[in-house]
Amino acid sequence: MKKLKVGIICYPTVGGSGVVATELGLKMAERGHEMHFITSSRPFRVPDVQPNIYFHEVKIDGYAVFKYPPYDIALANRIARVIEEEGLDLLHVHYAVPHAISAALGKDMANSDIGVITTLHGTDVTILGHDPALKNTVRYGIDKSDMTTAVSESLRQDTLSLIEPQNEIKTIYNFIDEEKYRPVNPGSLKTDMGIREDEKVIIHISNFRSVKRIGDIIDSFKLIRKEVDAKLVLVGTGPEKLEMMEKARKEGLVKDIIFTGKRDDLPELLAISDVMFLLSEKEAFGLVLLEGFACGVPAIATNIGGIPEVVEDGTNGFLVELGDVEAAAMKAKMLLEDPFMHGNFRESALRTVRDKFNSATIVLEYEKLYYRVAGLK
Ligand code: GMT
Repeated sequence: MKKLKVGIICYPTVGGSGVVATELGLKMAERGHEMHFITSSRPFRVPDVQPNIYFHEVKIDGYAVFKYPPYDIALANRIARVIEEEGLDLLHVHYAVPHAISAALGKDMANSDIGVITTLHGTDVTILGHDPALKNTVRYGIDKSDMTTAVSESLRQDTLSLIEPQNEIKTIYNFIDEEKYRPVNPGSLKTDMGIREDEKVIIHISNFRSVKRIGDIIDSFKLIRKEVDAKLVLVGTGPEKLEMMEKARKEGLVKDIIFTGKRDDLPELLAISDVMFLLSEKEAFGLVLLEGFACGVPAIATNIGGIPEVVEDGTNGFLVELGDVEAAAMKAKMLLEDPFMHGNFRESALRTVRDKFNSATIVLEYEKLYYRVAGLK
């Protein structure tokens, strides 16, 4: 079968949608396809030199006439040029706004009939879809695409009811790089971080946006801490970080909550962790849960969005209702105090990644779609 030339449009900085776009691009490149990233900067997980991976930077000059430099138009221009210069077979756009719209415009500028796939990641529907102006924009992006995918069944349903597109939407689950995320030896990391060997570790990894409800995690940890010797490790950075540091201080938990900032050694951090917390109010999938599972860390997570498609209550973790910090603490204590139960949950977490979210299977699903949209099957 002919190898494909694919244009990938995504947010290149930290964030689940960029991670999925990049990992998929890398896997497709390994399968011999030419992957052309068209982004504002090199996606953070794309190595400088890698066979079959190309990077086309979108540049925009800040002319005085613009209050807001029109990135969407600059992106469309770059897409049009790459379609023409590289002879692309299709475009794969991650996150509807503005990428799906820029793709439609770029394709039109190039006077091309190239196929477009848009992958919805969550907030492009669950937050932007509530804004009447953006709702129409998201619908336009979906209906201009030849195929739209959603990262969970929950997001597919939300899109159908909120956006009411004409086109069909197909669910394709996210996956992680199993070679990177696996049980590893963390060396002396636990003691290096000032955590005693006999202390339990609860981990949360995110971009510290309000949607992640880190305040709930701290409140729940406070309840756990009364009965269990444990530390809470908060990894990442973002708009709520300072507020959360202040909350930790007010709650008298400064010594028990470790703010690590952004880290690259996630498998090692997960290797020292006993439980992951994700108590978000919106989450289309919760990629970080899979990263934790792949390292053998069960989760306590909210019963919202796509999370129940990843966390099977009482098997690889526990589901709690949004804001129920008492239930989260109670379930976490059960896991932390019962090594037998913890062992079973750990095995089941590893199995979830191997069976339900196997990268090889999911990449093949995308590849099938690529051939279909490129008109080759
Ligand atoms: O919410 C984030 O952490 C970032 C956001 C993004 O756009 O990158 O994540 C969304 O896409 C991820 C990858 O598909 C999903 O795992 C997240 O659940 C989703 N976030 C939300 O729905 C809030």
